[in-house]
Amino acid sequence: MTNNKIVKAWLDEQIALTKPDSVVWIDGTEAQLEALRAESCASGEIMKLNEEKLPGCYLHRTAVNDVARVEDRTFICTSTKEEAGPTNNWEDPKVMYDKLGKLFDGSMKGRTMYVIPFSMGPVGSPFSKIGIELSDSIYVVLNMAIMTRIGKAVIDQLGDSGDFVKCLHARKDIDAQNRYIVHFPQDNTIMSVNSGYGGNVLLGKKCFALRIASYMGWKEGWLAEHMLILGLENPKGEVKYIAAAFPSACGKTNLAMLIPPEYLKEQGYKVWTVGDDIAWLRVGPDGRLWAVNPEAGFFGVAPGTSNKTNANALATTMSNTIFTNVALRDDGTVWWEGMDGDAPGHAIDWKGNEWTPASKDKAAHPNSRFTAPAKQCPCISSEFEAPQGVPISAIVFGGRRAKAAPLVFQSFDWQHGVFVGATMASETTAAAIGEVGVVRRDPMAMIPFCGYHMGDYFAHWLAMGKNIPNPPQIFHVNWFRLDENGKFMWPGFGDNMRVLNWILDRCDGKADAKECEIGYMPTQIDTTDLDIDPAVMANLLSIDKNVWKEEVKGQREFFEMFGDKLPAAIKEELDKLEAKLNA
Ligand code: OXD
Ligand code: MN
Repeated sequence: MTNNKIVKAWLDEQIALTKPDSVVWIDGTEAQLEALRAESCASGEIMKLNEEKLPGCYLHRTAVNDVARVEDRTFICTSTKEEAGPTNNWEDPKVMYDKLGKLFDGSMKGRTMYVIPFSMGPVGSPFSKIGIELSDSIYVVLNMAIMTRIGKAVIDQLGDSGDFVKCLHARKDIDAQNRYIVHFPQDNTIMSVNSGYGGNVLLGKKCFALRIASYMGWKEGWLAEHMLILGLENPKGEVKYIAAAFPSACGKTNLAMLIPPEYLKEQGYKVWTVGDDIAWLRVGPDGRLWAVNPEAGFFGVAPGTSNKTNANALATTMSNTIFTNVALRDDGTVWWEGMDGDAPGHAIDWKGNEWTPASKDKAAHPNSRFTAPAKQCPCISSEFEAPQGVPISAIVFGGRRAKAAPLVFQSFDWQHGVFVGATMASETTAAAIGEVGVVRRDPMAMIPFCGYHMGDYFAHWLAMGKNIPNPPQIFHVNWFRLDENGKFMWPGFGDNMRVLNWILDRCDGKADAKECEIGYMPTQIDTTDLDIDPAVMANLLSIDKNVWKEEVKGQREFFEMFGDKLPAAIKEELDKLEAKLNA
């Protein structure tokens, strides 16, 4: 499919290493994908679902020991340990190549190697980057076809260039002890072995679009971030864009596809989804920050997705979707905990076992997923494919905080905003394993995804600010504040739109705010039609100084690991905050 000498030489090397029986180039045509679906069904790798109710949909079950990303087996192999920093696992590249060479040797014997050229970002966009994934899994091919732009158009776009990310994946024995997800940012190379789970094997997503791309962005002057992108349309038809970063389990997909409260809908407010997980941000010719979603699909968590929580996500998955580790109903449709209506009287659970509501195990794995084409989303933005992306008015950081963070505040300026991002944190919930209420610091929600030293990453964010003549305003939100009885004070979901409206009004200089120690807080949030006590609102828009003094201690402790690499500006912001709280 190509005469590119660099691609061919690399491919020959990988074939010699993995020794597949055959090699198939993925051209991206529907005919080829349909043949692969049929082959995958015949082998039992995927199962066709009810064609009438879920046209073009399939179910896949992973091995039971292979259901999530594996951070302890994920490596950033830069030439020195220092470059990878204290938040990443590191190994010497030579040692790691050697180890992986042994694991990959003959790993595709008796199997087919699929060659998948893919583009992160619209093909040919100045934002976009190309990768080629070699994988022995049809499941990977079919998912990559949804999550990225694949095929002949991509390899044609690459031409004779060697500027592509080399991605190699082999399922091998799904041996958890020898599972490796390894990144060589200085070689534009990713190698993944002994897993078949999406986050570990769809190498365009976390591996490329965040870990490798964050490193590229550092070297090239842009940002690859773990952020959703949404457009908010006002009744005048003007659309402003927000990019927002949250750690997992904070409702990112729900926010990206938010349905406004009735009274705002009636006025003509709308939300448009550009992306639900990853944003690539560059300074545009007009001096603003522009964002592209490098992905073409959503790899969303299924449990908890319902018409109430996220009708748009649910609608997106009604056709051409691959479900992984959800439960199978008797009528050939799917089910998961938290779906609308009653649980089915009988189903097959994610492990393939009989299940009834009396079963003690969950029917769907808590991390079960849907892989769905973004363009099927009812609220997909008209700018989703725009090669230049969308201009960002506001960056929002958020976390799940029981007490510390108010509903929303605005940072004083870019430097302070970077500090706010760098001190992001979430508290573990009862739903997660381990202790409840343990604070986990997760700067910019990038701890698992930053492909280099986080101290350098903070410095890069600070430097970016100096290069954006017209930077977005930076905010922090917390939908999860609890009252003294442990109940959520804020309704969340669609009502979060009220907060987004304040944020965008602030960007326009239209909303009032009061200055406090941690930033600017609203004097008022629109609560039309909302049954919420004014005292509760006042509480949501206030801070407890004693809680914040403790918070500052936690932040200082966390920053210690970055040593000399912690930028002076971040330390300065922490000192300023502490002084204000003690004043
Ligand atoms: C994801 C994650 O799957 O952040 O998007 O873990
Ligand atoms: Mn994510």
